[in-house]
Amino acid sequence: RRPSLAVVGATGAVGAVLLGLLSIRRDVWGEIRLVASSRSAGRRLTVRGVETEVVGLSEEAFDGIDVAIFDVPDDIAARWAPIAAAKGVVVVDNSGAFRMDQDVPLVVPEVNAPAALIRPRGIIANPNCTVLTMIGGLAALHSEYGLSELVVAAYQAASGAGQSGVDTLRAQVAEVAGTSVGEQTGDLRAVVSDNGPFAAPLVLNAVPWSGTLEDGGWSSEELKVRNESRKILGLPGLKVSATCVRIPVVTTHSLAVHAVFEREVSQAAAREILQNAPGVVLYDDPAAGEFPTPNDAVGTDPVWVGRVRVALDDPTALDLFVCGDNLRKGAALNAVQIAELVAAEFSLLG
Ligand code: 2RA
Repeated sequence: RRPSLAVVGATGAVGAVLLGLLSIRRDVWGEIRLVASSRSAGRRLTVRGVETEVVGLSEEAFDGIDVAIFDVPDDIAARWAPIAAAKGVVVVDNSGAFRMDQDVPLVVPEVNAPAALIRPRGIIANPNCTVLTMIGGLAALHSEYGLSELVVAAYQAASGAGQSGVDTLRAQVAEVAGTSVGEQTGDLRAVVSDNGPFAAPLVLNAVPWSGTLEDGGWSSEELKVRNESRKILGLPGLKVSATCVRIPVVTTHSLAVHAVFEREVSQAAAREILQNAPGVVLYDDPAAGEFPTPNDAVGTDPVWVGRVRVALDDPTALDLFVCGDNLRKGAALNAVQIAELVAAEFSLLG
């Protein structure tokens, strides 16, 4: 039978991408129920060509639901995912609430799909969008060469901070249009009226901060890159140093990755591995001006890898550049792919 699906957080930036994907991918679902906060209840959104009324988040909203994709803040997910799971719903949660819970699998279908089957809490966690941008290609390289260390600079889009991030950036662009700000020390701070969710003016700038302050001066985002990469790859000793920087791009994260392996690598072999990696597009011909940029990757399903080169001072290391749409494969698409894995169980088990 076709399982029913609830989309919890249907009215957010990721929710919009979720509904779009559910409308164009092979339809494996019965009822699709749209759930959001009580203030959004009653809104009508279109999914699979059908205008559907949004219902408020409540225990009853999960009656008759088999699978639920959550895209809500951590505190909402922490409260409501267990309530849904207690009603027998399989929850695919895009928040950070359960990702490091040892009884919750952290799943990237191209990398560790079988992990989704072992879900003692009835919850499957969707990884952080920054991690999802790089992990597919790295997993393929790890299979061949044995990954031992990552040094990552992540250039993260404004929509990683939600619709308010996008609205803030666009408002700042309007404020500086036609001016010469960005040339004098601190002049942006004098012109930009609202930093929104960012720690400093974002337009014409780079802000080396995302998330909350943790021990040692690391950001929560940087710790997610380290801890989630280790869990997904099953490498508890993987050395990871990440620096997460917000840049004035609307959507699509970019990462400069230095990856160290156990064995010597070759550029040609690495390119071949990446070309054949599921969910990855190799776009790497600098002589022809071909390398990924956020604007080439936005709105597409795969992650895009380029600038592949062997480190000059370490024959066991590769440097590469990756772009991925942080709302799509970085959030909605990966969650839908996990939900489709669960849906396949229903069709197998009847
Ligand atoms: C960000 N990765 O970019 C975080 C959450 N989406 O803000």
